Amino acid sequence: MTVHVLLTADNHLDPSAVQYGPRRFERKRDFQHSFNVLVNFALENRPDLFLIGGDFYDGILPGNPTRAYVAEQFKRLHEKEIKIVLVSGHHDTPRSIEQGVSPLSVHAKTGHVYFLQDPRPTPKMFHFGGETVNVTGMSLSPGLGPEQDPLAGQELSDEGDVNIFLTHYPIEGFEGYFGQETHIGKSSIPRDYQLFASGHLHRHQKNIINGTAVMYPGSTERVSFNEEGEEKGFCWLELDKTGVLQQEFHSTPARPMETLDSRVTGEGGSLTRQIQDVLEKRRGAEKILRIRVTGRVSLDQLSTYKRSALQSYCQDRFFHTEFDEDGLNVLTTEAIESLPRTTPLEELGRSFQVLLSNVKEEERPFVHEAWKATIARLQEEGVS
Ligand SMILES: [Mn+2]
Repeated sequence: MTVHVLLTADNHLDPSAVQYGPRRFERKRDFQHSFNVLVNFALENRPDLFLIGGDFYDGILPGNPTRAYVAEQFKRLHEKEIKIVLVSGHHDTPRSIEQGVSPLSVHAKTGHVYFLQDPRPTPKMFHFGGETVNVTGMSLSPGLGPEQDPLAGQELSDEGDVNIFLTHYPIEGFEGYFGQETHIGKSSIPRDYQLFASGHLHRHQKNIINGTAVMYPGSTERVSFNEEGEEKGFCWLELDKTGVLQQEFHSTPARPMETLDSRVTGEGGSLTRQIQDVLEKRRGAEKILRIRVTGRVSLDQLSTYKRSALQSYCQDRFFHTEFDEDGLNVLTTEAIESLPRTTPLEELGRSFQVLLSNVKEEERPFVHEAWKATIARLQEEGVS
């Protein structure tokens, strides 16, 4: 008898997506769409366990449309006797009393899912056929310091025929863990577990530590440009008491993200034109594109750079474009002189002098009056 597991994490459902402007609803739908692929896969392939390793929601207060959608999907899976187990991560763990509870608690109340919300290891036993399966979950503890290993000194239950650990932390030795943050050390990975699964790192990766299979399924949609070259998806696993027998990685249809480096030159004519030519070669209506403009140009040449024109040029050619001009430098022949030192009241005086010289004789007393009143107000506020 073997146990089938669908393992996922970092689904980041309902991101704010504000940077996408009017297309934010479409972008939100991308995340939902990727999760939908998992649900359909599960309904078709009937795993015993559907494990979610944190950051299921992108925030502590997901919108009602997403919540309603998720509640419906969890219900469908529950009706097929698929056991869903979740822990919370950086994005869906409450950090204050005011935030109260994780949105995952709401789903747990329906009885459709098991949410292991304790930041200490908590075992949950399941029986599939003749096998006893222990899923020990440990939700993120936001208060731990960088030196604290959340598993140090913890007793772990290994009462199952198959023992699975589910959490949301960086683990030493994996790509994306840089130290200086709370993490699980290699020595804390239990030896007698068949699977140690975690969310947090968005790149899918796996390793064997202390004889145990350690796995990050990775995110199901691209959350940032750091993920532009990565394949997104989830893990489909078959386990028994000896360990992982079969493992497959199934992709989700994450929206492509791409960075385009465009080096402009002073000799190449209009900068806008130069960048347009490069953009044309990379066009793709589904793409999220980041354009990094670099080069050294004169002030005159810089005046041929029209970001708004480029933005409207990109509108139908890409899903969304971001411009980064940090690498675009202006060559100046002479240093720009700083303006003389002044004070708010001196500047105010200058403005009123100009105003006075432009008004008709009979209006002058009113301008003087306004000038005096403004000075009085400013002085009351401590301006000198
Ligand atoms: Mn995440």
